[in-house]
Amino acid sequence: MKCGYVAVLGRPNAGKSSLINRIVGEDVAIVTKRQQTTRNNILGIANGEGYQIIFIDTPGIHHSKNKLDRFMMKNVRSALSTADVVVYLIDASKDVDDEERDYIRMLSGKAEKLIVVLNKVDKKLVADIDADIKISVQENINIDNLISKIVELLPENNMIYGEDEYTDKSINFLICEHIRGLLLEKIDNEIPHGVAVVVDSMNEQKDKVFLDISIIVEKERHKGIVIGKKGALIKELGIRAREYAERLFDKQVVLHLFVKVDENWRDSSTDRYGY
Ligand SMILES: Nc1nc2c(ncn2[C@@H]2O[C@H](COP(=O)(O)OP(=O)(O)OP(=O)(O)O)[C@@H](O)[C@H]2O)c(=O)[nH]1
Ligand SMILES: [Mg+2]
Repeated sequence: MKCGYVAVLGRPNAGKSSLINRIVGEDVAIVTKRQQTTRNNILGIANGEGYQIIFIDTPGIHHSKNKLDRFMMKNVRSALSTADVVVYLIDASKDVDDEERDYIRMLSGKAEKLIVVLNKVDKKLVADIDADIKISVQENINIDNLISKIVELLPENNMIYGEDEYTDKSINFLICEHIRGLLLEKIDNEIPHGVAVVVDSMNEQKDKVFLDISIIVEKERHKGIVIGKKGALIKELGIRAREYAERLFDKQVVLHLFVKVDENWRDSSTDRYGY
């Protein structure tokens, strides 16, 4: 069968995570209106007739400002080195600048099997660039053709993951990312990217799971924003995170959320918070 790794690259907000979630059929990666949502490389696995595509979702390509940024760009390079096929996604509704053209040129020299994809063709076309295929993830346009193009380029291989697996990430990771996604959605512009979410402790019993999770913010005043008026936001987050966790664990979950301040988390220790 055809089986291999497909790195999905592109500028922040091009729709990389959306594309992977669409093809995988489950939400393995968070999708938001914001730029630079994805931090870690996430595998999303799509099984089909005679193929297994293992997508690597990557953080959007951008300039590095701090340690977190550099970590994200390292993830892009490592995805590139594992990939059998590279899908480069371009937002059709935006201008393609010289830097991006250079990057695509560099990729076509480096990656043997590159597919350049224009996404968001449901919107007004602005990008002036030759692409191999035009799609809209949102409107489900041409996604099947893209899958066929990818499968054609994949090597002959035995299946790498089980048929019912759709990601390599742990349930805890998915829960933390889910909470981060809810936060990015809820706290419009107030705390741009200074949020990390970590599991402090997990105790799984036969019929119940106990989870303590911390939301790390950079500033004391951000703490109040995450907690919300009379604790309204943290309460809502707790409920939605618990519902999501119960779906993944298929058990009752007792979930406690904490908010902590660590001013330098983005620059101090990328290890401590898994980023
Ligand atoms: N109109 C339109 N919007 C889309 C389409 N695909 C994705 N989007 C939207 O584009 C935004 C960014 O999508 P993401 O999937 O988070 O983009 P990303 O490339 O993973 O972004 P980063 O992780 O930040 O690099 C979201 O608001 C999506 O709903 C599309 O085909 N059409
Ligand atoms: Mg993403």
